Amino acid sequence: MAQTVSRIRTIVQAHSARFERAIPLIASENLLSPYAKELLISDLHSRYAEGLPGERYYEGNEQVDEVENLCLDLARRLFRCSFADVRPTSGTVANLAVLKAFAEPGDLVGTSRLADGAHISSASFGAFGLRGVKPVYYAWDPEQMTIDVPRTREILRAVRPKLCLFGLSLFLFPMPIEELRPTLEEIGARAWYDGAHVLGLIAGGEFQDPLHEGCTVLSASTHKTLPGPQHGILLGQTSDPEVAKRLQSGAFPGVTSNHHLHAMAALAVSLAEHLEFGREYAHRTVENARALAQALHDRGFDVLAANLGFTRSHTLAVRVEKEGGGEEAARRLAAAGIIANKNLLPGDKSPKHPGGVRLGTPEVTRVGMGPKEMERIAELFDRLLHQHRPVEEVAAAAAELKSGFTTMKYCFAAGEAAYRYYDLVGRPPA
Ligand code: DSN
Repeated sequence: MAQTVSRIRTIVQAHSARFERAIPLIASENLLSPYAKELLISDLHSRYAEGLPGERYYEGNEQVDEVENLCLDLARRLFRCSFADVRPTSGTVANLAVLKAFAEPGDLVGTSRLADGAHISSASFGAFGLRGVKPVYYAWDPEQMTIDVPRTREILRAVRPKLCLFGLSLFLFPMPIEELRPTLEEIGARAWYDGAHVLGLIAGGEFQDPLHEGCTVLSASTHKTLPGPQHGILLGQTSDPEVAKRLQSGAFPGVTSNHHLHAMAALAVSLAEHLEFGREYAHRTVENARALAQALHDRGFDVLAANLGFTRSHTLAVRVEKEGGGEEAARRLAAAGIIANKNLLPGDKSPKHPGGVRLGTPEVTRVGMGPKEMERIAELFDRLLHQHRPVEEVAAAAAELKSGFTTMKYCFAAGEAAYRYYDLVGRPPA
């Protein structure tokens, strides 16, 4: 078994080395800061702390309570809100906690379709199905790449869901919550926002602010545009103690036992870092997404929503049918060291054959790339997918570009020591 352990280490070293050379463009990924990362392997990893600070089921939690109270305070400050719960262990777990709090099996819950960019939480084979709620789908406007408000008003009035979820995994533009709010009030539906993708942009003032537009709760994972650990969060702006109580009991004992104290502590660091650096980071992330979209468009790629400036978030979507389809394009890009994912786009005929790729700028922004580098990335796309240059040639150019960006920004202890893909597992054998 010692050999197997050694092999696992070697595989992970190879993975790290690959990503150090790569251009990572997965919209849902980011890099964790050094101070946050070290807490992931602290003793907190070995401990239990069920319940809330000051009301634990285990002894030995005094320091955990202190960290969690700090984490809650930082979350409320960053999102300018009155309620936070940092116990969900992921975004999907946070979504389950909301469903537990505000819906019963058999209830109708409004959401978007997967093909229109919704997260799998909304699917019958995902969190919705697990809670036994029935989705009511909003109408979609493919020209505007957002919810079709007049048609959705009609649907909501006719079907009257109890809870309405807003938020996407292909999230280009803000959701029309303020426009739909009078209809939601008329039918007595509660608004819920899944902000996993855009959490760091909301905090940085670069996207809509759902808690101040009428949403009762904002659920999210904490490792996308908010560059924190893999974890989850619930946020709310309410004076109703019943809402807070229901969300808290949805989180625990509803959908978690222990809440991964090491990740919770790392989240506290990431929230503090975002309070310090988040405004600039969010601004640069969106600026880069728009620059990459424009540069790809200028090279003949079919970037969605060109008439709307492509995107107002960290994400852009490119229809790549003429480049071989989403699967083939993503595979060739990855072989050349450009990591993205195939993605269903509105109007795709088959869910098995996505017509697009989704690109995101959280990680390339985190290492300090700017609009000039977005031009160079678009040029790599062009060389690979339009000029059909050899994969090895494009991979070498991608690695050369990345080699100029080996430090992490927007965090404390930023600098040479901060960008350490290799810090724990060492360098791969030569
Ligand atoms: N799977 C993630 C994404 O890539 O959008 C969301 O959980």
